Amino acid sequence: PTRASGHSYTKYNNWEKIEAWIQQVASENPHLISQSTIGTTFEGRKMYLLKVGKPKPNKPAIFIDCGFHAREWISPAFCQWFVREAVRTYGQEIHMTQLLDELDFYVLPVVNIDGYVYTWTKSRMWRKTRSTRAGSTCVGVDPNRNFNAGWCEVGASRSPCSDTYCGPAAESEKETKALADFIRKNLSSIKAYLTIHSYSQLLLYPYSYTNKLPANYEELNALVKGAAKELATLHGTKYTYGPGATTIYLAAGGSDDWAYDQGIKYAFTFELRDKGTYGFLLPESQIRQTCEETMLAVKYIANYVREH
Ligand code: ING
Ligand code: ZN
Repeated sequence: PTRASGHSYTKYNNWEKIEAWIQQVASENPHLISQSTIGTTFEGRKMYLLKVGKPKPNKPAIFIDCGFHAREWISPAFCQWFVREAVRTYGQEIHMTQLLDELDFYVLPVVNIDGYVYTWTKSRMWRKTRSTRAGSTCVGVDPNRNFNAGWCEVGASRSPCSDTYCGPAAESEKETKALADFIRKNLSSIKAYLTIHSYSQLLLYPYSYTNKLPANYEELNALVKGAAKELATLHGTKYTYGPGATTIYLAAGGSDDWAYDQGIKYAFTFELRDKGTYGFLLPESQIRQTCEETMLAVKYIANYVREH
């Protein structure tokens, strides 16, 4: 098998290591994982997707993505942790076993791979994609302003040089287009959408592009309240929760709002640790605790979706 040489779940891994890890974890766990490619990035890298669950026809699914924003390194670390915990505890721990028996998890380990590579090689605080286009010298689009949900109406910039540039059109980026195409194609099975960012310790649900509340607002609020409580049981980490617009800021073009408006009634953005002490530069010494507590919240939400 392909060796994920030097890969570690308690360290930040570069794309080369993550790519090798994807091949390895999939080939070592064929009973639980199947691997596919949903597209390629602007710079030509393959966007891998792992489907994690006990193979069975017509299963409902939960979609989880990591690495929208390049500098949020704890996010891809969480996707790797999630997959490892799934294969490690399936058949050992009743809740994970039940989840994987009844649901599939689509895990997209890194959405913005080009940006992630750039943070490793050139500029640690890069956020956007790495696309270029005629007429501008500035590089990249904010992938979380590039979805067709009130696209570029608020909390986003029309300036290509801005860190929150919404792009020349919704889904202008190969990466967001590939993600949106996959979700559109699998809408009948996808019951929940979780997107993992950092930092601020927040659990957000729609909407972020408007102050209006989603139809199942009370259900979503009760659900994230439960998830935040569960998360805190491990290390006492406090999460704030609520609609994006009022909990963080008004911002259009986010993937959770788009997924929700596609009919996915459980759509959430996680903002992992910390609250600003280290920010995007969360030390590797906090990967384990962060991922362990986040697992509790994700499993809590997944279990709710399984029961509904
Ligand atoms: N925060 C998110 C951002 O893209 C967000 C917050 C969530 C905006 C959902 C819009 C929709 O700005 C980080 N840290 O990226
Ligand atoms: Zn982010």
